[in-house]
Amino acid sequence: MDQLSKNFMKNPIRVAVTGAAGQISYSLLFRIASGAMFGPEQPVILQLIEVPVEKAMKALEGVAMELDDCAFPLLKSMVLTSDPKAGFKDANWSLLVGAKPRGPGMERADLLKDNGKIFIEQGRIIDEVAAADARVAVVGNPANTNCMIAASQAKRLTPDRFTAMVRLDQNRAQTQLAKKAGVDVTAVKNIFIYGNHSPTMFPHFGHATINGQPVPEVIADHEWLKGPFCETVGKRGAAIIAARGASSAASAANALVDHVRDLMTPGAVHSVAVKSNGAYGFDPNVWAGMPVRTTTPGSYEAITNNEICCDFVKEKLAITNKELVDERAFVASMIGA
Ligand code: NAX
Repeated sequence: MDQLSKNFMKNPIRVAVTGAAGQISYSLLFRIASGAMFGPEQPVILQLIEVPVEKAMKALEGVAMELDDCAFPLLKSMVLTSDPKAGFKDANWSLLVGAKPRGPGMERADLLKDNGKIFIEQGRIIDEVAAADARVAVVGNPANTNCMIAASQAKRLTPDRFTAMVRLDQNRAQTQLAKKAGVDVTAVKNIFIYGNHSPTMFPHFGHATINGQPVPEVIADHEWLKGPFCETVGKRGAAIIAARGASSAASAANALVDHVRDLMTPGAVHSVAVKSNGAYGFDPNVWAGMPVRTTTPGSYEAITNNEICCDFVKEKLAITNKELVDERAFVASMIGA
């Protein structure tokens, strides 16, 4: 059977994307339509959601025109909408990229509350109208807490359906270790992100390997691992804004492709922010980054038995947990927690 016939045989996956006219989506949508996220034989329908503002909807039309102009064989149709009910209708995957950015002088609590309103509404609507097998991946910041908020609204969909992205941080950490050791990036394995997608995150080098050897044996400079390595990964987003004058976009889109593709690939082990259920001492009700193993497409089990070996690691996990607990406290009244 030729490729074209195979494409016609599979039902398209419906992928809803919020913030579809934003910078991350400008890289992301073309990767989804090309087959990078769901594979070269899986047709897709893109359901593109923006705010009901003329400028945003006009920009979205332009993006859709460019997608048309790529003549992607796997892209079966597109929906362009500012109505979340239409956008999330029957979606198999909902990629929540859009969020309100932190404005000048804005307090963190206000940012959390403003985004809280968005993610309460989106969580409720996804629960109401998305497909029976719906999966949700949150990118819009503060990603972990926005994900927790969206999940809190669901009655039909269980919390495991809601994940937040820490994969960009994992990819950043992998490259930093490879550069320090002077090896190819593929030599670095098992580097996972614990906690919040923020500078408090912990890239746990203790279980990572380089060419099969433990990282702390290959990289003798442990002060670098504990200090500059963790700091570089944690503050990479700010460094990119300082250099580029805009936040990470193509690398964030790439990380979301990795996040979803690995969640669709049984056996893949990768960092995902999931409901912690108390693993690694995290508050059970926060969404924390940790390694997971994909079991069946879209489902996973958290890997919760990695040893917490020393006070340094315990302290790092406690700091990022406290931040997640504080974020949850800011929005607790909104979600009835
Ligand atoms: P942009 O400001 O370029 O685009 C965001 C888009 O979302 C805008 O077009 C806006 O109109 C839309 N939007 C806002 N509220 C919406 C809503 N309720 N429904 C639908 N659309 C809505 O931001 P971009 O650079 O694309 O970044 C998007 C989000 O990703 C930000 O919150 C950003 O902080 C976050 N990031 C998260 C990362 C992660 O690793 N988890 C890394 C990259 C990025 O910083």
